[in-house]
Amino acid sequence: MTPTTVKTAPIPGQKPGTSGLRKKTRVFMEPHYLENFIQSIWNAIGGLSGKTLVLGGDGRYFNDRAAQVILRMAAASGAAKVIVGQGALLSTPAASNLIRQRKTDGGIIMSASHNPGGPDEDFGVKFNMPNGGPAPEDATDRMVKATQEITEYHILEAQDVDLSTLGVSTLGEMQVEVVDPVADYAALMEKLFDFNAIRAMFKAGFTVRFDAMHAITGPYATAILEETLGAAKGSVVNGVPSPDFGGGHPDPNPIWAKDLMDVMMAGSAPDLGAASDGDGDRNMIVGRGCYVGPSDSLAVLAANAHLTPAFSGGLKGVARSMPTSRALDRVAEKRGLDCYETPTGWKFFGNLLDDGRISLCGEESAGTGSDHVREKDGLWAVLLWLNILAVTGKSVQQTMTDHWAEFGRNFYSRHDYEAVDTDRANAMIEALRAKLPKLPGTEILGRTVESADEFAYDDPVDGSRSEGQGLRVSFNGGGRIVYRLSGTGTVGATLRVYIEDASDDPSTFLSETQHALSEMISIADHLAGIAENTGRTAPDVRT
Ligand code: G16
Repeated sequence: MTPTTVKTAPIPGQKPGTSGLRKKTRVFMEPHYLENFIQSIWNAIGGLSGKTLVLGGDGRYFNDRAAQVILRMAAASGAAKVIVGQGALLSTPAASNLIRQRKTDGGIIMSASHNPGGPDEDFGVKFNMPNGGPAPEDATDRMVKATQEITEYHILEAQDVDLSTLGVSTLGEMQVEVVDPVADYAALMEKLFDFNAIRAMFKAGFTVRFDAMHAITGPYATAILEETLGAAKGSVVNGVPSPDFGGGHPDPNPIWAKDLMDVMMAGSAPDLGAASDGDGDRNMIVGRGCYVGPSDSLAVLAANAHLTPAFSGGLKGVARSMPTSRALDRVAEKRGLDCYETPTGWKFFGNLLDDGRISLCGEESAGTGSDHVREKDGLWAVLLWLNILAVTGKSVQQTMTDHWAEFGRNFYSRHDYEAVDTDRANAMIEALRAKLPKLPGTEILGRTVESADEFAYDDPVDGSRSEGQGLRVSFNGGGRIVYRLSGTGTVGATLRVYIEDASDDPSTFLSETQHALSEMISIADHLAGIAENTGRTAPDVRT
């Protein structure tokens, strides 16, 4: 087995977005495409000589083939060892945990997250740093530069490594250790939460339905919820990962997890419904007859986390991405916690977590997490909810009602316009950006603009600045609209419009969200001219 050097040339467009490089699977399968990007990662991190990496993915189509290529390339570049999840599987939070537990030099996660999988759908690759978190912008910038300068890559000519059997083997000079993808993660969860309290709650008749959406969390949820905590058999549905996620869209929101929503809105619904996404880092929470939006869920977890062993000493501070609703800020203010506002992208929480400034954070895009790993963590969020419910004995609906009574309510929804013509989307944002300076003090459909700007983030830990992170317009009375283009789509542009309005009037707390936001929704369209600029009269997704 000798390493081969293959001549190649830069391939345009190999630029990681919000979370790694995501493209159509067939693009990743084109000659040299995957290899160029992987070699560029090695080049950007100063080579692989003597290093140890973690490798795993969400099991989507091409996961197994890509894993073999990455292993042969790691061996050819002198890596000492790669720790791989059995079957090349690892959820994103489990990979983050392994990187940290085994103190490796980082890891490669093969996933396009919540995007559908299959030969005609999406694939993705991201590199996580030795702290277990997604590569920050300076590292991804180096990767992009490397993709533009690449002239060759190194790969070993070898048979496939057997990734189905646990244990250590060698590939050339490199060790390959195949590990149980669930075991270390499950052990970590047991340390964080009061498993006895949750077990007792299940024993007393509490019911849960966890929809793994045919994706990676199936084995994790079955092992932890059913086999360890004693939830009834069958509580985990769609629990076997499949390369095309059962033909579905593994994005845990009321649209794509409609089956779960239907069950939870029916008379005989379980006490708690939950779902996770393709790679296991997102979560959706729904009570009997009561959907909990991700921003509200984050606020409730922040208000109650101290009831669980993981946070018994209280929270250090909290953070949310800028477009996430300010329900969290209300909790932080009342509890005297620092509350940070970061750009969209989990990578921006890394420094705050590493520096000990925050211990809980989350995003409107259904990601919630803490300092236990450096990724958002879907099943962890479900266990945190279960632990809180086990302590309080309240239903999800009661928890929400009590929360709003104490803190007030921020109505919130994101409207997505998918696969919009990129030029038209850019032109719309450009025109809106030009309008911002004149907006403060003006009245739009009866609401007065308080402030309007383009969000830029100065990282308080390393001093780096990230510009162009979304246009935001705030109104007197707590209303806010944010416009940004997604960094994870693979077709055209996805326009995201984040709409929020605040209420302290208890008589409104149970209003339907879209209804409560109808005024702000009209303003959002009016201000940006969404219909005329995109040609769309309604969003494709409302969260
Ligand atoms: C990724 C990022 C998240 C981000 C989300 C949406 O999630 O990790 O931080 O909020 O994309 O990003 P965008 O609005 O740019 O599409 P995931 O679950 O896809 O890895």
